Amino acid sequence: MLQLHYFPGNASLIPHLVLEELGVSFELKYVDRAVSAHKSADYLALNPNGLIPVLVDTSAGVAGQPLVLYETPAVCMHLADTHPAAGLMPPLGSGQRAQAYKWLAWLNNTVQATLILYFYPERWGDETAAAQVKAHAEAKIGTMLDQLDAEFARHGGPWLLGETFSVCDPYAFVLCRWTRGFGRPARSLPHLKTFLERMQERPAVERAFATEGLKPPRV
Ligand SMILES: N[C@@H](CCC(=O)N[C@@H](CS)C(=O)NCC(=O)O)C(=O)O
Repeated sequence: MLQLHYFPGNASLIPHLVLEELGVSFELKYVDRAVSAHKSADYLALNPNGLIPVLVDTSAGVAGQPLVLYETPAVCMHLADTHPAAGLMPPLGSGQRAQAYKWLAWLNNTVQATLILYFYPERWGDETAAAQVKAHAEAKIGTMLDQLDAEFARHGGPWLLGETFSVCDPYAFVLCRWTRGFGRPARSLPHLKTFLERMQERPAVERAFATEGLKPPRV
């Protein structure tokens, strides 16, 4: 059994999209951020960082204990590895797979981390400092969006890896979505715009957005 601890529109939307792409059965467990459920003892036992998402996989456990996994790229790669027929990661040892590792690492440790600075600037100082952090983060993310847009321009393919759809695409899609309130959002860049449109045509996106109750504008 697969169980995803989620909050609508959060980083959990990435593995939620991957689960929908796989077409497997899974259970969603709502983490009520209004009451800081992600900081409760029960949740911290799953993820000591108190962050969403967490995946519980009973079929990949060790010694009778289910696998409890956090960190979004790890969750995505595990789902791809355990459902190889879906081809959501390129073949092991291939150059394309290495590129997928690179993008997943960068999306997580650079783009997502900077977006977190943008969304929670008050964690970094008083009101003045927070305003500076937010502005700097938005500017830095702008250069990252440029980098993503340039990658699509370079290879000319429909997906981040080129011709092959992979877990990198839901990842890039959700992070681009988080910029929808920016002065210069992802949708304003020409290649990202068509990528975001293409992603929204996927039934998996339709299903996940409906389940999470995500309202327009989507990106
Ligand atoms: N590195 C983590 C980051 C996850 C993360 O930051 N999740 C956010 C939601 S998008 C969260 O749980 N925030 C709650 C908090 O910061 O207290 C991952 O990739 O899973």
